Amino acid sequence: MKALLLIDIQNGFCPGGNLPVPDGNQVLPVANKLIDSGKYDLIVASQDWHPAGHGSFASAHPGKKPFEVGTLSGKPQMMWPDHCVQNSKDAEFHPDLHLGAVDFIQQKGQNPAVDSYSAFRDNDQAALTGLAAYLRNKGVTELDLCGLATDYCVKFSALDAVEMLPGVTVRFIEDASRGIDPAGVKAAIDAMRARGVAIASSKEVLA
Ligand code: VGL
Ligand code: ZN
Repeated sequence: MKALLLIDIQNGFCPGGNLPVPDGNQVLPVANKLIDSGKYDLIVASQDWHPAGHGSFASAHPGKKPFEVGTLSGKPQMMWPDHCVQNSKDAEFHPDLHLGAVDFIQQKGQNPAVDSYSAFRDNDQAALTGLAAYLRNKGVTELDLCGLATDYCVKFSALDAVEMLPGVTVRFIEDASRGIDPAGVKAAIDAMRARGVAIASSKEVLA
């Protein structure tokens, strides 16, 4: 049972969005090729889905500017620009994404007191989204993931997939992903590889 997990391919993380990932829109043709390949039995998309005033937003912390590190519920937290607010255009999937082929959408980041980079659980690892149980129930044995942003939501989702889905082969598809910071992307790939995530290209995956 092969599944594809598309991380946060939303307007907010593409050029013109509120938290644009450089060249984030370039994942679309590759992601769509994967979606349409017929290689997957199950396709899941995650969606960053914050209430207005979410605690990860710099605007919720007087004196803090975006991309400074602040504090949320007693822990260090990157202060982000307001992004992916529920029911806004910014939170919608990119209009080019072949959403009709997506079987399940996993929303995340609804709790204003904790951020959720991973599609599997909040950053404090207390609250599960339910995605691991969903994939387990479907009998998934191979999970490929890609999307935005490599150094945040893709990385943490991949690491959680390895930890929470024992026995499942996890692969990161590099050219179907983009990151916020080049050094962060390099560190993310090293961290994924070190924890047993295979690093693949769409060409290898589609061969
Ligand atoms: C993300 C920062 C804040 C992501 C989401 O999708 O990588 N990054 N919220
Ligand atoms: Zn977010």
